Amino acid sequence: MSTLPVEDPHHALHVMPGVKGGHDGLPGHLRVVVPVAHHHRRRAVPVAELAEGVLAGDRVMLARAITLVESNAPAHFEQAQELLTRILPRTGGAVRVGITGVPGAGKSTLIEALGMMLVEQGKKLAVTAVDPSSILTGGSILGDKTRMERLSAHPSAFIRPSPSGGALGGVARKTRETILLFEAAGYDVVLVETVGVGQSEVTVRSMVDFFLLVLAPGAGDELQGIKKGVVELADTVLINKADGASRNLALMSRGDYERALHYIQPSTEGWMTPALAASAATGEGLPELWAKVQEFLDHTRSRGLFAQRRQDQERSWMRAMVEEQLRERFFSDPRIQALLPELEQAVAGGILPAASAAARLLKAYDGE
Ligand SMILES: Nc1nc2c(ncn2[C@@H]2O[C@H](COP(=O)(O)OP(=O)(O)O)[C@@H](O)[C@H]2O)c(=O)[nH]1
Ligand SMILES: [Mg+2]
Repeated sequence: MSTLPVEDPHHALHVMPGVKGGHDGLPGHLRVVVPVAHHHRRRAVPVAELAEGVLAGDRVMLARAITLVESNAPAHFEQAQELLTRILPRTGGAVRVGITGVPGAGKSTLIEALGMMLVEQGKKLAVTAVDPSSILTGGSILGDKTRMERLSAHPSAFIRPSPSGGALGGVARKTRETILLFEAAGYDVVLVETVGVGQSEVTVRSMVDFFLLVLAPGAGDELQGIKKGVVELADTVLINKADGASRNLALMSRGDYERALHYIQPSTEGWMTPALAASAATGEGLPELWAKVQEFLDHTRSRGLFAQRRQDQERSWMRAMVEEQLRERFFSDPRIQALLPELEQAVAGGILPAASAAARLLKAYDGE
């Protein structure tokens, strides 16, 4: 019996190995039973029921389903995949939006304001994050729910903090699968927040339809600490804080970016990446921002780019997972570990060509 590493031990998942799912029609799977806290009593929930709960939009079931896909326990992998296989036909329905920008740019404030605007229009909104700092520290940028007070209390909004622990690849898998669960639960818009200072924005770009870069007014993106190349990933650049004393500066920055964006390769074919100014604090410019998202969706859907991008994302995600696992198996193989130090030394010392060393390692791995 294994237990999920979750905050609340009463919500932990338990797996009973060797018990076949009776009515699921999927062969060879373990049966997952999820204890649900009910007036201090817990009820076991089979994975089929978990899937039904997610599809019915049950928030408790959705939270448990996400906990299952976030589990690092090998025993949970098959259960999570069975769950995802069941809900997959009902996924894909949301607009997936990535939001990046350095800390302090106003991403969380923007998500609160834009999110409230959308739920008041009757939309169901889900929010999560890919947080490179939580990978290192176990912390979370969405721990700051103080900036999303109204949104997190709204019945049409569901906020899930960034999965923590493990490498970026693992966090990316969990986030992608969480997006699928959001969609199966009927959320129309999914926002994925990340920090624009490293590799995580490339990761988030690869799982969303539309990618927004949020900047503070004034300093250019590189002075703000935005990594080179991140502007090129964006489908829209938003200069935030266009209010009060910084309003004019924001409008000037917007103009500067609009001109600069003419000279870079657009992130999406045929889409001239625009620069907008807005205020997450006052809400000014947010209807225009959302109108831009709609315009982008019309552009990409009418040209088949929307579906194409999603298919490409799925394919490259599959390949990336294979590559990651092959690499892991290769370098943890005892034959490789035995050979590697001496070959590395020979290569570094200029005694052996790198390609020859690589060929010897691969031969050893193949058992030749
Ligand atoms: N004046 C003004 N301040 C803002 C705006 N948006 C965010 N802020 C402030 O900027 C700081 C950082 O905001 P936050 O949303 O936490 O940024 P994040 O780190 O990108 O998520 C906070 O003090 C916010 O109150 C805005 O539109 N106008
Ligand atoms: Mg934030």
